[in-house]
Amino acid sequence: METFNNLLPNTAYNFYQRIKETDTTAASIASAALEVTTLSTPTPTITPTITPTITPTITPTITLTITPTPTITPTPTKTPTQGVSLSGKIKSYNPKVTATIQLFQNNTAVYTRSIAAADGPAQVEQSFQFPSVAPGTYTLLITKPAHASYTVNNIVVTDKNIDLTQDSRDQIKLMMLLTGDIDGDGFINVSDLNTVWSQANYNKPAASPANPLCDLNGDGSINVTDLNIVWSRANYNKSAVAVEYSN
Ligand SMILES: [Ca+2]
Ligand SMILES: [Ca+2]
Repeated sequence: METFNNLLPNTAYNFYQRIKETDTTAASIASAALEVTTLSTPTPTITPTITPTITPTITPTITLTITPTPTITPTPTKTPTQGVSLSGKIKSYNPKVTATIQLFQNNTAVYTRSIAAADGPAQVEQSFQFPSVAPGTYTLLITKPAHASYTVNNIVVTDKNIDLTQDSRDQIKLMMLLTGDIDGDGFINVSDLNTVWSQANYNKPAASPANPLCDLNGDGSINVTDLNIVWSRANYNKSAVAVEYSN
């Protein structure tokens, strides 16, 4: 048996058979041709390379949760108890001495104002004002050294400003303080007159050791002018003034 190698695939070959020559016989003639075709080259089964389906990485959508700004309910502004203005005018001697004006309720001073001392002698008119007085009934009290006190009772404050200078009554329109109550007992009398007239004070400068309150007009001297203020019909034998307002 003979094997043929390295044949081409799918190719026809002719095979001839001869008997081999020997020492005694010559080689035979060739046989008829035998045609043999080699097998075709098998088509290799191609395993396809599978492109893998790439699942894309999805960037997640970021949902922003917006916390709404809370609506701030404003705290209602507390309406303050609006007071009203109460104003007036006084007339007194010696602006170098401070006058005190107070509004009382049940014997308690609720509001206090003062008229600051100012230069100048003699008698002056000075205004005062309480800018915000709560509703209620008040007693107005004016005090000043060497003057009798001045009281206005039953001033009823509501929601309207009160300007005492617009009052029809003279004793409220301009509150004139009686002058000469040097000892402050509520009366202007012989006791006060004698204090001015005394040797310790009369015709002396209005400074220690004299009693400066005897200088009623504030001109710096204690003399006949001050004596006459006490002695005048307007002041002598008068006492602390109290008037009714009763609006
Ligand atoms: Ca007196
Ligand atoms: Ca004087």
